[in-house]
Amino acid sequence: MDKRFSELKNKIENAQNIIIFSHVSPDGDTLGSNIALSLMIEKYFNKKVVSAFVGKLPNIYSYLPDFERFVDVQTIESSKVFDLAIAVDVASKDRMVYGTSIFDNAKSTVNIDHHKTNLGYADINIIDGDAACVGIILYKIFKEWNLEITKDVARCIYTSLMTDTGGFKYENTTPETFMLAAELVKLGVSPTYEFRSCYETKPQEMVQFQAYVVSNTVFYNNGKIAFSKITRADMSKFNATDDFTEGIVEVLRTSKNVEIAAILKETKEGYTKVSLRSKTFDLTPIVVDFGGGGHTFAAGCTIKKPIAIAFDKLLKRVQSELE
Ligand SMILES: [Mn+2]
Repeated sequence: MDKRFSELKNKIENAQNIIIFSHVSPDGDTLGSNIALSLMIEKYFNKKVVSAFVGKLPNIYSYLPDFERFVDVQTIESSKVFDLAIAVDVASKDRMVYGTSIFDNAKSTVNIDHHKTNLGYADINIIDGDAACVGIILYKIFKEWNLEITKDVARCIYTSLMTDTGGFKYENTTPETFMLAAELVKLGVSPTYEFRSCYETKPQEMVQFQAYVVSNTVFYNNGKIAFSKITRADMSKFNATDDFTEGIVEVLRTSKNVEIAAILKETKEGYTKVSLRSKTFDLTPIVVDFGGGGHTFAAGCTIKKPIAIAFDKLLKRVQSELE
């Protein structure tokens, strides 16, 4: 057995109270993995687990089993000391925002992740940069622990896999991801149900908002670069919540010549959140320059500049990468 898998088991066995963290702007991987691990610990180790989130919990994942279990870290006493804190899909500690101090105060910390940019900030770091999602790492851990995976846990891992592979079509889709999908379907997961629940339940206003943002796209360098921006005024005009921006950058990438696509979003005065996607270019050097992180073809950062300035800075940087 991987030494770290048994160390993690040991930590869980010796802990009385456990907290599991998802990253800010949570996605299907961080939420699915959080619930999957929480349910397994509660069932097989008989421990109470707090499934924690920071920021806003997107409603689109409310179809996940036991979704109501999520607790905003803000509602937890900041002086509370957990025996064990586990971060899932959290590339860097600051992605836990105001949860970081509770994570740091825990007696033991564990970091389970698949971001290549993860530097290993916990006592035990289980990082596999080749894994398509954190769910796949958890599946391996549960298998090595010889635990039977319940249908609910299988559903959570399936969502983690489905969302991080973009519905089994990104570069990280391998024989291994299909094998895992097959295993999960054998355990009772319905691919149609999970897909519909996740991708075909958008509010009407969200479809219109996304179309608006896409229609504002500006192309540069013979169509190799596609940028669009979202201001706070746009957000309020459409009554948009944070999850409304989900998936738009992938639409920009569908243009034939596009190599690099970006959505810039004004979060608060002087702050611009950037989501980048590429077809073949490694985005990590670009986002690292702006203090961000992520994967080769999907990455992000926050630029501490007003949106118009951030737009120009990022465009120059992206153009220099293409030259
Ligand atoms: Mn992930």
